[in-house]
Amino acid sequence: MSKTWKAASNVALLNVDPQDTFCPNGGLAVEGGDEIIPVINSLRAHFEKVYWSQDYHPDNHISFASTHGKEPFTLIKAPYGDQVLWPDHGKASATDGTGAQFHKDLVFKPTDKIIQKGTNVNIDSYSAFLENDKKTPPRFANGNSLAEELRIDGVDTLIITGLALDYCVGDTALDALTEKFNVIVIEDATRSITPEGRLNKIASIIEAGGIVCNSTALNNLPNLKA
Ligand code: VGL
Ligand code: ZN
Repeated sequence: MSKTWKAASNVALLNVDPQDTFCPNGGLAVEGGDEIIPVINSLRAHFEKVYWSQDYHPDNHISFASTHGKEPFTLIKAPYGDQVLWPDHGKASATDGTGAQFHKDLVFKPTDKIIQKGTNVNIDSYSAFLENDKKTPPRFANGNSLAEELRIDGVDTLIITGLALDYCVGDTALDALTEKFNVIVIEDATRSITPEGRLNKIASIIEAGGIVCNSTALNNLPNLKA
């Protein structure tokens, strides 16, 4: 993608959970997850405002099958609704494939902002805007929710990438639309846990007013540019 344009100041890049744990050899490996890393790096060259979410779980998190002594990918009833049980992943205490570290090839800048989610042991959080109870927002270290921080920063349009489209990327995009942000999900900067999940989530995003397109299409959207 060409590096000749700069995003307008109301347009930000939001990279959802591009972490080792969701890449091949990670605890919750997503097929081709590592292939999005160069796409995110080239996209970010266009943006002054870059936000990241980080799936960041305590040990014994409610979403871990190991916490319940059950098999991964079984479904349980949590107080806030259905909860898929996942293999250990995104653990704040680990640095192997079950850890929470971002992929090592990603380019970060000092002005980037990181919001951690899933930090509450009793509630999972797919979306970076609201935990799965759809009440509690994850918060930056400064106490702001993602929606608050984006509004303070003058952002009304989000270009969204990351892992996985059928869970955290998709739920973040849907909550962003509920919060009245304009949303464009960059499909080639995502990968999914299942093909069916991917198609269903894309349909939901489009139905809710979002755009799903390829990174090359961004070059042809003049309103996004400074
Ligand atoms: C995710 C399942 C559990 C994701 C995180 O980032 O898509 N999925 N935790
Ligand atoms: Zn998680």
